[in-house]
Amino acid sequence: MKALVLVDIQNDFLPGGALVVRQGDEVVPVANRLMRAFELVVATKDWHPADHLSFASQHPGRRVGDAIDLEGLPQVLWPDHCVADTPGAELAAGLDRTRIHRVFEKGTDRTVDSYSGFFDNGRRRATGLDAYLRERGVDEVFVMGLATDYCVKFTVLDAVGLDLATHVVLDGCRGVELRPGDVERAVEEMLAAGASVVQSAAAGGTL
Ligand code: VGL
Ligand code: ZN
Repeated sequence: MKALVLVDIQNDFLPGGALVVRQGDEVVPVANRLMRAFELVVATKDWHPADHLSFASQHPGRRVGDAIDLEGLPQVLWPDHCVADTPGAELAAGLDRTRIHRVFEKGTDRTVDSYSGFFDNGRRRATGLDAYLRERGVDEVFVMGLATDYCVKFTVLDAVGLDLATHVVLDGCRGVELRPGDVERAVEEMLAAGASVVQSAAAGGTL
């Protein structure tokens, strides 16, 4: 059983949002097209409290992009984004939500970030995505969304670690690229871990 996993296709990551991923809006039509080819579609949402400790605003003297230690884990500081129950945290308006069976929220704990849609960065808590997929007999996932070099990458690495056959739908992803080359390195890491890279046309066509 296959599932499509849509990662963080939320207003704050689109042009005009708080943490813009360049050309992030271009993944919306890709998602809408691909959803029609899948029997099961799930989505994740970055869903932070207003005082989340990944926000530079919570660390006086620090700036966006700084790297700090957060309760023993390396943490990049971000602008305030995807604050729960704000418009920026909503799924992109153009996304066809009628085809999404379930949405999983992550990053809800103030003290730990959660790039992966499966577990927080400290692997303290599961979002429920793993159990949900297993209950439905899913053994293969196609992952796309935002951002290639953060939440897509870590979702893919966890999916591989959970023994799911994992494909990254590359034309359905866009990256932050804090440093030039981050997206390319993320793709290499996902491939090295055992994921495959596909284009949406092929991903939809093989089903
Ligand atoms: C993300 C940075 C901070 C993402 C979320 O969805 O890739 N990136 N929070
Ligand atoms: Zn976040």
